[in-house]
Amino acid sequence: MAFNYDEYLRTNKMPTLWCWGCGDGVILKALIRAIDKLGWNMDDVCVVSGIGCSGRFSSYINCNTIHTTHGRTIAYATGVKLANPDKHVICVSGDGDGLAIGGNHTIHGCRRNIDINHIVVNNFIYGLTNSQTSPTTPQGMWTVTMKRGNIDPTFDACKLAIGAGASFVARETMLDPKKLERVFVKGLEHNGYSFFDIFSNCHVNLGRKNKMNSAMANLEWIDSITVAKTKFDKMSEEEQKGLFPTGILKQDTEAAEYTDMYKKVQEAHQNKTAVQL
Ligand SMILES: Cc1ncc(C[n+]2csc(CCOP(=O)(O)OP(=O)(O)O)c2C)c(N)n1
Repeated sequence: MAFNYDEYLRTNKMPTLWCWGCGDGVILKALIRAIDKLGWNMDDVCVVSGIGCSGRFSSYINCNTIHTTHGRTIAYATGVKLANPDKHVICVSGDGDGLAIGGNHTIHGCRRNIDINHIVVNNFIYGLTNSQTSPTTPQGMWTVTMKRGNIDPTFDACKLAIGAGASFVARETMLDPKKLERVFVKGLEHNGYSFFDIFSNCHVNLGRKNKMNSAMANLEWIDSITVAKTKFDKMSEEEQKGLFPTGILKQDTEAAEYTDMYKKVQEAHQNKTAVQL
């Protein structure tokens, strides 16, 4: 039987504002399928998104939603999760939203290892506002703010998340929706900060302005810069240059989770004792 997406979508908001062929729709569908697989009740799910094309996730998914200010998803989501530790909180941000203006919040969400699922829809550009350089824009690419080519070094979001203390870190692309769904399932069921760096296409505001003359060319470029972690690990440093490993890059099931620790603080407060972490 065909999967009934309508059950999970605000169909009155359709069609979406996304461009034809945008990867955001593929990622949204994979997320919905993962939630379905986990059997979560949508009343127990809260999707928090920032500003940008990726910010529209909270407009289209039919659960509790907050469409927050630019770069502030983790701050809002932290409040939601601390007040409702039994509920499932999913943040969706762009690479600009989650790594530039909201980079600081991402670092501290990872550090606290709070049980938030953070999906960075990484299209390598500020999509909504027409092609400004983002932290993940590859060096040399044309952007409206760096018309002679981007000189900023390209940022590896997963390395940041691992270093900052997220206990689940994965990278996938929108090229393989079934794989994406499987990784979402693994991360969503993980207790702790789950960080997903999901490569997506913006053939309108990145691709066509960088000699990728079709949506397909943008997808082929994503394919050309990604390689499965198992293969990546066997490559020399020279061969790894310019490539990004995909798959689950970190999973630590032992790391203390923030709302669990917060519960201990509440108990200690009630018993007037010092907290035992
Ligand atoms: C405080 C603030 N600064 C700037 C903006 C303008 N703005 C809206 S979306 C956006 C960039 C979005 O890029 P990204 O986060 O990569 O998301 P995408 O649109 O590519 O999904 C910017 C700069 C804003 N809305 N608020």
